[in-house]
Amino acid sequence: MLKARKTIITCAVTGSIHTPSMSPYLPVTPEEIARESIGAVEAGAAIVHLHARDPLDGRPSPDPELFAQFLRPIREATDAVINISTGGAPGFTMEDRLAAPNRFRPELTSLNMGSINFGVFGLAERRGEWKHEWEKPFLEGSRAGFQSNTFAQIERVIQELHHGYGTRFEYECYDVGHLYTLAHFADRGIIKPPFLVQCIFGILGGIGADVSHLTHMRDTAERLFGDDYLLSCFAIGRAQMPFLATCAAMGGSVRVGLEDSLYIARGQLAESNAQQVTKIRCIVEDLGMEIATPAEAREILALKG
Ligand code: KMH
Ligand code: ZN
Repeated sequence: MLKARKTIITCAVTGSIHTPSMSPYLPVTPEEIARESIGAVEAGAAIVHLHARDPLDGRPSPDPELFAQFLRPIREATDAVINISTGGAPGFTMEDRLAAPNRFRPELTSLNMGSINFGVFGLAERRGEWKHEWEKPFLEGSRAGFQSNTFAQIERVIQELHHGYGTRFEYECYDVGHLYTLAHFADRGIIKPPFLVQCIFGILGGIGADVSHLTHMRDTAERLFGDDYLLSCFAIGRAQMPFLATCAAMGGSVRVGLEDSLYIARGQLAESNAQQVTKIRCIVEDLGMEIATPAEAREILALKG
């Protein structure tokens, strides 16, 4: 793992899986996404990971015009590292997924390292309560859903964004095999270190939220990438904070945000992204570590700025 560094907090502000019925605090409009992102940065996040939603009903949207409406105020108010998702949402085409990254050419985007079945279960789903017509079929599709990230699709993202504009990646690894896929692209020389290896636990379809899996992912990344990678992780739902504390104690970085969990404690909805950032920041600092500023995150990850 990269040495002598601070803990980078990423905040994934809204995502594309949770629906407005699941929490009144999920940001949906560009104004809400901007406000939540700025609050997260003020609380200590160095990176904001961003998706867009249709302001009328919260449906995930690939429309670059919507991205523009929150990217501008975030950039004006903060120096945060902007990370635009290339995963998008279930049902998006590759053209949809690459539309905003190609328009804004950010210094960082996500990159899913393999195709996966992708499921999510929420309270609203269990109760059958829906705020908008689209939510039920969307979640049913996602529950049985699948996201395609073939070798060719991964390479297309690398070619267009990294070779096109110098964008670097949050390599999203949902299982151990995804680390080997990352190593394959590194061995071919089409991506260069340092690698931000984002390990994901607890997605239905990916590796489970068991701490032994975290050490296994870390050990495997260590073997494959040596000093050339930064371990980061997030876990879904109630596993979120315990996992992040463990990852931070291991010297890794962390990702929070309402994309990953709508809660701040058992049965208690988080009222903002900043609340989750503050919680993990306190844990990290109590463990004796310092958090990275956006400028320090840029330096650690060799971003173009
Ligand atoms: N929603 C997360 C499980 C992406 O945006 O490309 C994964 C994610 C992927 O953040
Ligand atoms: Zn995302």
